[in-house]
Amino acid sequence: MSCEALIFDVDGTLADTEEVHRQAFNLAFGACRLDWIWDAPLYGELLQVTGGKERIASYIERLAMPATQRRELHNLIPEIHRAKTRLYRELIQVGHARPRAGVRRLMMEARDAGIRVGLATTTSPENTEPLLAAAFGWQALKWFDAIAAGDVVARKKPAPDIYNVALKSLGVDSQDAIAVEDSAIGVASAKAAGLFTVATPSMWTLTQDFSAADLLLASLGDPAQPLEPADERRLGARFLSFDRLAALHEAARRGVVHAQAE
Ligand code: XBP
Ligand code: MG
Repeated sequence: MSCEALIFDVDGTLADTEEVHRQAFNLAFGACRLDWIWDAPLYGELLQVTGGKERIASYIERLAMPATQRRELHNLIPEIHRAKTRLYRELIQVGHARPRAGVRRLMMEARDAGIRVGLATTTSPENTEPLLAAAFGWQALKWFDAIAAGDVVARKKPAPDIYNVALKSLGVDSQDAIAVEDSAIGVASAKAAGLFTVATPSMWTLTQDFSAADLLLASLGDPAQPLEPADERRLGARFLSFDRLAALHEAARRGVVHAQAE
């Protein structure tokens, strides 16, 4: 088996957190006395920009206003984003994010197989830890051999940088690692870093183009939450086990099979 590491994205992959981020943004705008509201359709558009600070900046560019006012608002971004992060953590700690099907099981199967497990995320470590604790319990913080998050890289996804940081920290070559992502931007980042990539779209990314992914499934599935019939037929299993994933990775490495074509 050539797989040595399994690297998960966070938002939308470990849990459906983008709705919580959206609510935290709106609460932060109120706290900063800004009359902005990001409704779901607008937030879906804004998700084309990764990074909360970058997303606020892209929103400000949309607003019609004098350059001086626009500059003032850009200068407010760090304060707005700090408030948003504080509010996001509070929402997460009161249980606003449930883990997605199969994530805990696949992590445990990989760890039991002696595989290193890591995270590569655009969001900050301050957001990642409470999410792990809320979704999987405090012991989950010990599950990861590497957590690459937030501003440790200047270029956010779709740049490969955050995956390169995770790979370096895990001490693994990209071709010996597998990524799990929920967005086309995330898939592009993992592929640009050279990883075999599984895509499990979230409610915010369903309509995105996942043709670059090596394997596309609606979710990872679980014994109690099996895959959708089409995915089950294509995969030949009721959920994606680590052994099956490692075998697909191995086959792809040997150029035998393109997993998505199965
Ligand atoms: C998704 C993102 C993040 C969050 C907001 O991260 O783009 O920016 O939407 O988090 P991931 P911050 O790579 O885990 O999918 O406000 O902390 O940036
Ligand atoms: Mg994501």
